[in-house]
Amino acid sequence: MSAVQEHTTGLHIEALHAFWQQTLHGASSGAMLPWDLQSTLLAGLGLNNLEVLRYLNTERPSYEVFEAWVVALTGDGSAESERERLRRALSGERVGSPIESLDSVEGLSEAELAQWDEQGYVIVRQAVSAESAQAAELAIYEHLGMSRDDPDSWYSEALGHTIWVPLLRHPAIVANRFAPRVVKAFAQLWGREDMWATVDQAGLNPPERPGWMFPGPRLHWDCTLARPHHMEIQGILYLAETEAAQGAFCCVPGFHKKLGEWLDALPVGVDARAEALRTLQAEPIAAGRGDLVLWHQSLPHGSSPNRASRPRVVQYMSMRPTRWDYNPEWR
Ligand SMILES: O=C(O)CCC(=O)C(=O)O
Repeated sequence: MSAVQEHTTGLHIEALHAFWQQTLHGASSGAMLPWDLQSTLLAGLGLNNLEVLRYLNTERPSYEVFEAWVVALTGDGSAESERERLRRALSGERVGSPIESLDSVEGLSEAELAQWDEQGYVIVRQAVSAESAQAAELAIYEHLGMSRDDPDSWYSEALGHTIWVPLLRHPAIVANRFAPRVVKAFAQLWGREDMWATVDQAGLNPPERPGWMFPGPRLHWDCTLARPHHMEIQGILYLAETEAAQGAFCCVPGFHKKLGEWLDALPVGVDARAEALRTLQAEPIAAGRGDLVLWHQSLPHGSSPNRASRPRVVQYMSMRPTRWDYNPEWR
């Protein structure tokens, strides 16, 4: 039995051992797992990238302890079928969607697909039902020890001075990630069905008031600006009605088609990210409870100050195929 096989007797996922090894022992420990497979591995196991890295770097566990941690965190009844799909995908097999057939699910219309192409973003209307959105919304308030109808509770220390809420695995949050219209929209935009849901945070952006001003994120990119630029999809699910002035998600529509030209026109030495923040005009995207805004990663985007009377409550989400084109150079 090889060293790797010895270490995969629990979950039987060789890539997990490779990931553990490269994280704790670096490139010298053997072949590095490419970024896309690493991301598929963690998504397929239902893990958030940062939580795993934080755990590994803090605890520096043996592989057996690491595997036990993964199982304890993610091992509900449905985990094994998804793990089996993951094993097949990692071995190079073309796998299908994470949910039953997408054929009967209503997808994005021709007009919505055209909007995605031209503007680089699209709103998937009622991607989840109003009830499912509300269940996740209430779970976020509960997690933070806040009451939806008590404004003074919205500034509790549990939130801190941030709009991010690290609630990753509440059943209502997980169910939204796999809602049929969510999966269908991602599959349509990627043009394939082997989708993997990233495990992202939730968010609560309360109205500004003295002592609590909007902390960002303002306009930025999460991707490299190095060429070639590739498509990746980011998403935010509104869990309650969100007006434009209510801390709505903002982006610069159509910029995915202009990024290269815009970068070429920048004077030498100018920091593209700072220049975007200084000069580009972003548009707030208002939408309803259960609506999902998807955007191309080349759009500069950010959140915005909440000048309305109720918090903006959201769930971030994305789906990617098993393998995709990406640029490993960060710029
Ligand atoms: O919360 C928002 O509206 C923006 C989210 C964002 O900037 C991001 O996901 O990178």
